[in-house]
Amino acid sequence: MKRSLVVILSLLLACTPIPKVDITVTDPVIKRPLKGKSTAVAYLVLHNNSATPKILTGVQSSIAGAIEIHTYIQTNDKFLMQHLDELKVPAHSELIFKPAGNHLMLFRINGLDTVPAVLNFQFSDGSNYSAEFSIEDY
Ligand SMILES: [Cu+2]
Repeated sequence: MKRSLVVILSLLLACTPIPKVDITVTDPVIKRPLKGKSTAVAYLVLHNNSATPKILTGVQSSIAGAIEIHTYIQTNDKFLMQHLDELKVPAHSELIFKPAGNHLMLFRINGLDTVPAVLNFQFSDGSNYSAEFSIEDY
């Protein structure tokens, strides 16, 4: 009797759909600061799996004193790094953080050796999402 109940419960669990997550992060990587420096850069792909746009308003981590959202803008023939207060991820879309594009700047890095490095992404709707980043040398 007990065994058949366990079997039924297992079957029910197997049929339960995976809960839909609004935000997912893929390819998360932090480039280790150059020797003697305490600033690092992070790249990732931020996916918005929901039907509503998400606005990234901040990123926090215990491994950095501050994290800023940056992008590059082109003025005449120069590429300049620009600090953004927020960044919109359209519905059912993704935002790529890569060299010479959107990126995260991590200031006052501490404890990069205590892996995993977890970054928490905050959105304007009050939701947040944490992702583990791997650490890479340049
Ligand atoms: Cu930057």
